[in-house]
Amino acid sequence: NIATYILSGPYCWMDNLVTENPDLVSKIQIGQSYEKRPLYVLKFSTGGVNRPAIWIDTGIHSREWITQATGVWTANKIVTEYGKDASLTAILDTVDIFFEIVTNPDGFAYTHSTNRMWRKTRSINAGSSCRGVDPNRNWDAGFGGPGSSSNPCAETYHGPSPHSESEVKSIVDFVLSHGNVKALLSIHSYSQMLLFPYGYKAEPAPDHQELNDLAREAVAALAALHGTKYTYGSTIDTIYRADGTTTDWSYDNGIKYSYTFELRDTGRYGFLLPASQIIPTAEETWLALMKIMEHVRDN
Ligand code: ING
Ligand code: ZN
Repeated sequence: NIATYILSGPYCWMDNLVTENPDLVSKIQIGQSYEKRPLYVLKFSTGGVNRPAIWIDTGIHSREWITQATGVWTANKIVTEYGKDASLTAILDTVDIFFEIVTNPDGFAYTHSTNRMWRKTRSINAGSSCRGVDPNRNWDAGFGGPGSSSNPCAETYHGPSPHSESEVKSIVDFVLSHGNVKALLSIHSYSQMLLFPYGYKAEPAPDHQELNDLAREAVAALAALHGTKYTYGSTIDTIYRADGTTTDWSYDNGIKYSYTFELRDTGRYGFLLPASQIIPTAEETWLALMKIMEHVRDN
């Protein structure tokens, strides 16, 4: 199964991707999970020093299996299209891409071994028999507000403190020490939405207009392939108030192009999206990612 494929001891698929494309791909370890699994990031780069970068993460919520699968497809797509597709080639001539595919490996393993619907990390909560923190409520951006829960048994438990989860802190440290990340794209499912800041306040982001225009363009490109309709807008207006989220943190730390994707579907299958939809989902998502990456390259 795909867990064995992606997560197996030697991480064969990732290592093969690096071995087969040594001038384009390398593997970086940014930390380790609560249960001591390595946190690996694929770096796609054609050279330079600390080039402007795009960060992409999939699977921060472990049950959202279409996202890790889309991550694998997308990483393969980057290596096959570089040097063939003129637009992607032009992106990689000036921009680096960092891709964390299994962002919550403990949760991902648990969705295979024990509970398919596990969302959170697997850390132990002092004084509670419930485990795990919501890694999309644990960031230092409106941390602890009403769009999250203080109950360790809740799916949106924010955790004891900002960045308490090593899966979150490892990204924070990496992104801040890099210092030249221009876009942060965090990929979830499901709902078919493209969201941008803010989730923790109703005030529009200073770049609202530009983010909205780019979102419109990205979802139009996505829909053109298979007719999949996405809604888009600020998180608080489009879904609900959410405090301590990844993309509000990145935006508040100077990363203008901060977007959260919610991939297929709108609820018919939900997290249990049939395998037959993996490739169509990845293909259409790629078109939206390209629109955003082109804009980052050109701005
Ligand atoms: N939904 C997201 C969640 O964490 C979300 C929705 C996205 C909230 C971006 C805030 C910011 O609740 C899923 N499916 O995880
Ligand atoms: Zn999610």
